[in-house]
Amino acid sequence: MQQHYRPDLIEPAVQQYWAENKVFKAIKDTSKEKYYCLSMFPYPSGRLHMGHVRNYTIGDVVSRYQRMNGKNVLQPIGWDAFGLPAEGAAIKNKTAPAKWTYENIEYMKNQLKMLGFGYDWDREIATCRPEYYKWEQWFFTELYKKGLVYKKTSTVNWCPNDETVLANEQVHEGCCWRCDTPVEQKEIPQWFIKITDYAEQLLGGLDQLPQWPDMVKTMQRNWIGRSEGVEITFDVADTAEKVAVYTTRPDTFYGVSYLGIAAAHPLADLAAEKNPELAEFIREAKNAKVAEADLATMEKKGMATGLFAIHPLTGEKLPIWVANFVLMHYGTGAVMAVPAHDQRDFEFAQKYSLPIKQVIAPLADEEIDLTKQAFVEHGKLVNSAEFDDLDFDGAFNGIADKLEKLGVGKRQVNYRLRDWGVSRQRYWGAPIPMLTLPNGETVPAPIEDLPIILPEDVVMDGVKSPIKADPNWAKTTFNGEPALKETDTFDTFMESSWYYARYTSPSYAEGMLDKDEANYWLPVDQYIGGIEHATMHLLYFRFFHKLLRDAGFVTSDEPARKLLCQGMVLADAFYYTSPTNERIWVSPTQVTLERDEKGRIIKATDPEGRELVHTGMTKMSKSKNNGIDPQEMVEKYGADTVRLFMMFASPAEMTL
Ligand code: OVK
Repeated sequence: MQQHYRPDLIEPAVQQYWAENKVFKAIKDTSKEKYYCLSMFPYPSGRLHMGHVRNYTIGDVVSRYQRMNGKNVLQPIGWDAFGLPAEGAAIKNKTAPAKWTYENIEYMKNQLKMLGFGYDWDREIATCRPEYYKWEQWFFTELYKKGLVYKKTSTVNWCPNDETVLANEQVHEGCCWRCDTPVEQKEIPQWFIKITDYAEQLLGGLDQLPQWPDMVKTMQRNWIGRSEGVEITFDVADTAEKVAVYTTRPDTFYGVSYLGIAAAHPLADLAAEKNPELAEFIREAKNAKVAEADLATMEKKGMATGLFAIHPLTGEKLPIWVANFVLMHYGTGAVMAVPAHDQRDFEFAQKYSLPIKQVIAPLADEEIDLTKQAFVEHGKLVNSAEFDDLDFDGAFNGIADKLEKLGVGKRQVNYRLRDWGVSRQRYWGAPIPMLTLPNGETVPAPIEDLPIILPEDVVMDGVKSPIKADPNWAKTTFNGEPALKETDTFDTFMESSWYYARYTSPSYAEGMLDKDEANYWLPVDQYIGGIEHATMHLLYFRFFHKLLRDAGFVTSDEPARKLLCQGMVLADAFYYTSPTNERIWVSPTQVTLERDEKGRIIKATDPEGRELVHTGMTKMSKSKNNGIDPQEMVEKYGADTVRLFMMFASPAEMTL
């Protein structure tokens, strides 16, 4: 018998046995209760991170528990293989994104094996393989035929350095989330999927998910942002123009003192024709990217257009202002401003000395001061003609009825959710399967032409996508006529929206999914992943499941019964200040610590004896040099020890 515990001898032998005997292979067996346990699949970024180890250990513990309970467990793994990082790395290392990706997959696959996770490796998927994206392309053409896909020219966030479109949440303080370059606005044609057609179902479905964290459900509700309100049309004085606004507060309608319009609103251009100062203001405002999240806090700026709107109930002339807090792609691109009862309108009105008219009084004896801030609560109407004394509901209905009767208003349910723009101008993604004919018409690529293969043997110069740079790549034929292939590729969230379903029949060649397999294994019983995916991925994942259901592939309404979002893995971070006043971060593995009797760090020194500043526990990151390499830990202590530590040191949902 060994005197010492020798994981380096035990673990590889056991792992080899598992691999040879396919111990974790999952086979459909209707006589057994199934259990589908899924951890979010990784980007093949190069090496596993402790965050991955935690995510996948939690999944493996759940899988083992269910297996021990006699369930027929499916625990698959694969690779979310497309995306921008591969292009960046390819340029840096002068290699092709495909080569870099496949090498990373090989390396990380060995790391996962070394950690001893019980995956069914026969179901491994890499989303960059044509056998996978063929079906995604096919499904997109089906959605197009159903009217759920359309092309639209729209303003996008454009990163001039990465040459790509960014989602609003990828813009941080006006700069690109990856490279920090200031983001510009640009108009380009893009493909969209009508997720808004499913807004109501995506919202209602959350009530069928008792085993999802409330936090995720709240984030999704806010993201979808359902509101009930009234769309109201104002005439523009002395012109034939009209302006439409949407409001959830028709009860405040007598308090409107100006209208705010977006810089990109057609009326703004009209007003700017004879006003160069306004034209300049509009030009600047159009280029300043505003993320929705910053609207409340940013400095309010505006300029009067010289145009006036007529209040449909009082006949009053209301000045129309171009305002930087009104965005063209949200709602109608115009707002009715009620400074007494909306804080944003209030700040703007104070800055530009616009009238502040109280029309809502507090219900209780509450003191309010409308020279200091807006009163935004619901209350009782004042200064509102025949609607005085009504409460919120009475006033909402009374005023909405009156506006509808006059033909200037219409009750409307609105969503904050926008359609999903899936076009990316990058190379390393699945080509969008649409063709343009000589007459300019766009048609879906026929199934015989699928997959439209992305060439893998390319040279990246970092400027243009190789399939855009090659004048021949796009050339094809359609019904014997010349046609051009789309050179944009899909958002990688397309691939991660249906991988969970493809795992049920990963090599099925006759279609997107084998329905028998899909409906045996689905829905996922336990999904595990990071909270960073609370809105986009987890919403697209739910959306795709409903699309698959409506295409007849699956019978359930939701893709995953239970969701667990694991907490972040943190580590101590230490630095010293260099003579040039830079912070030099020292890896915790290099630091010698002195602790007090309670275990608190009282002194930290680096190998040169330099005293270090301890900044506490923060997320493991390259910038703070506080990452702990899982592979080193496994080599030193063994996989079981690392995994045990991951599970015991903190509850799964908490930081560790
Ligand atoms: N492929 C997507 C993904 O997130 C998932 C798709 C389903 C959309 C967890 C770190 C880290 C910290 C600092 C520097 C570098 C890395 C994630 C996911 C799962 C896969 C932890 C990963 N900290 N990385 N792929 N992690 N924590 O490879 O939350 O990024 O659930 O692992 O992560 S991923």
